[in-house]
Amino acid sequence: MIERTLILIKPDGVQRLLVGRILDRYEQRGLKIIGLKLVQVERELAERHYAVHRDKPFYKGLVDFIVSAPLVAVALEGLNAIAVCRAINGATRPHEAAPGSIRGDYALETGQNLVHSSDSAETAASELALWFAADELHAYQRDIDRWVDGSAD
Ligand code: DAT
Ligand code: MG
Repeated sequence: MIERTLILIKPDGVQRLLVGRILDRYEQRGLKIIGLKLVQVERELAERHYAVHRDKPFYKGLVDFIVSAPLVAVALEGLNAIAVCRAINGATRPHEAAPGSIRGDYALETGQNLVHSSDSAETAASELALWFAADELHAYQRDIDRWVDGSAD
């Protein structure tokens, strides 16, 4: 199924000059960038984004980190985009992330694990609505789409 999902390249990714290399992982897989922006996040947005973790001991540190410097928000579209992006990112704790995943190749520490991606269809829909206005998302065709979506003859 064609899905949409939200990626955040967190402040550590921007600070470590990894934005291009991280974006390339999703793009080279065949996923389509349908929204992209650099954001200095307000605390209220960070708290809404991570509301599910409100009662966790790491919540305050997580929100502090996300608002500490600009991040890159990315909306992606493609076949099974939600599961594919979770796999591209790798396990939450970088020492458990497979080599070849973003976290497995570039991260060491759970609090600085470089990327976020939505974990279900429901969270993808609510997170995309949280981070992007409707007119910031663009549906368009690429000439290569038929070579990645299974429809090439
Ligand atoms: P994911 O980002 O893989 O979906 P999550 O939703 O469980 O992981 O947690 C959100 C973020 O919170 C995660 O990317 C990093 C941070 N985090 C999670 N568990 C943590 C912990 N035990 N200590 C510090 N930070 C943690
Ligand atoms: Mg999560």
